[in-house]
Amino acid sequence: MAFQNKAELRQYVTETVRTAPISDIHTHLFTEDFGNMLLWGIDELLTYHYLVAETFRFYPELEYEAFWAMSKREQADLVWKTLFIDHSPYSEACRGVLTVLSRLGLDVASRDLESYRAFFASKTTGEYIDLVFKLSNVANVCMTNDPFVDTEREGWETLEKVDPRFNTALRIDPLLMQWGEHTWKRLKEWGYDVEKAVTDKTVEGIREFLRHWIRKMNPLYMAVSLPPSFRYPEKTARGDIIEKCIIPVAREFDIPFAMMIGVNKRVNPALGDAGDSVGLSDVRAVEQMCSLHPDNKFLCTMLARENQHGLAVAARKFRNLHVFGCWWFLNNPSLIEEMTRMRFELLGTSVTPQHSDCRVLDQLLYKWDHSREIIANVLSDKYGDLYDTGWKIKKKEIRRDVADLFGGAFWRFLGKPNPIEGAGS
Ligand code: RAT
Ligand code: ZN
Repeated sequence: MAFQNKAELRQYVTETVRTAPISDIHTHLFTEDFGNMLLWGIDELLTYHYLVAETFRFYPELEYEAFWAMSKREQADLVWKTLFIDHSPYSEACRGVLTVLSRLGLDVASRDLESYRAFFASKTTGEYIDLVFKLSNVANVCMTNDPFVDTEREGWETLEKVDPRFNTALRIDPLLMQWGEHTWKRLKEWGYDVEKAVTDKTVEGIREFLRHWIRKMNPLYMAVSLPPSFRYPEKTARGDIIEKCIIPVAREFDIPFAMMIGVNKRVNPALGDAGDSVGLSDVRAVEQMCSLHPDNKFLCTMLARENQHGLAVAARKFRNLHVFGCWWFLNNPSLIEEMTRMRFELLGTSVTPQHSDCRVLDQLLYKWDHSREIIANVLSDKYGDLYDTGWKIKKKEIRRDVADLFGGAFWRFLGKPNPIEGAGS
C-alpha cells in the first residue's frame, strides 16, 4: 500500500533503519579467542583514546607519563570526574558512553560509576558479546587484523575457527609506511627472502608474506592508513610495494585494497593513540589508483572533511571504487549528516555511509544508534523529495535500499553473498 503522506513515509523509514541488521565493515574489535585484545566494559569505554584527548585539555599541568602510569581504573576515574562530573558530557564521545549505559538499562541519572562497574563485573565475555550484538542489531563486524602486532600474530597460530560474527581484514600499515626502517628486517626474521631495496626478490618475498596471511585469515580486504602526503603513483618503496605486491596479490585473491587516507600520525606522540591528527589529502591519488588498476577493487575513506566531496565525485568516475564511513574525527552528528546527505545526492545507494570503528565492544551500541538516527533522517528527506514528484515508493524498496546501505552494497562490491539472511526482503 502506498504511503498516505510524508509523515507516514518518514515513520516507516525511521523504523526500517532502526531495526535493520548491519554489517559493520571496519572496527577494531576481536573475537573472544584473542583474549585481552577484545576490549569491553565501563573502564575501557572511559579510557577510549577519544576521551583521553578530551580529558588532557582540562589539565595543562598533568604530566603525560603520570597519566599513563595510572592503572586503567584510575585513568577511568579521572576521565569520569573530569568529563562527566566537573563538566557536561555533550561531546560526541562522552554522549556515547551515556547512550551505552542507557541502552544497557543502567541508571544514567544516578551518575554512580561503581554501580556501572558492578554491572559489567557480573557478565562473562561470551555473554556480553551476545548481549551487545543483540541490542545493537549488528549482525557482523569486520576486525582489523594486523600480523605485525605480536599478540595478534600469536593468536592466529592457535586459532582454529573464527566466530562467524567477526569478519577479518588484513591490515598492513608497517609494510607500506616503515618498510626501509624496520619492516623488511621483520619479514626476513620470519623467513622471507627480502632485502631493504624493493628488488625482484623482495617483491616475491612480500607477495609470499601477503599470500600466507590471506590464506590464514581469509580477509574481506587488505587495508592501510595513509598520510595526507600520500600520492600515487610515487617513486618510493611504498609506491613500489603497492604497485608490485599489493595490487597483484589483491587481484589474485579478488579482494579490495582499502585506503584510509588523511592521518598525520603522532603529531603529539605523548598522547599515544590519541595523538594522531588530520590533514588535507589528494583525491587525485585515489583516482589514479583506480584508473591505473581497473581490474582491482578499492575501498576508500578519507579523514578530512574537505576531501569528502572530491572523493564522492571520484566514486562517480570509477566503479572499482567504493566509498565508506565517516571516519574518526568525522564521526560526529553534524558531519555525518552533511556527508551522508552529499553522498546520497551524488551516489544514491551505491555507498556504505557508515562504519563504527569501535575499539570497545560496547561502543557498537552508541555508534550505530547515533548514526541510524541521522541516516534515517537524511533518507526520509530524500524519499520525501521523491514523494513530492509523485513517485510512489514501495515499502519493500525502502527495505532493499536500507539493506544496501548497511552492508548490502559493500558485499555486492566484494562479489560475495551478504551473510545477513534475507537482507532487504
Ligand atoms: O578511530 C580510531 O580509533 C583511530 O585510532 C584509528 O584506529 C583508525 O580508525 C584506523 O583504523 O587507523
Ligand atoms: Zn579504525
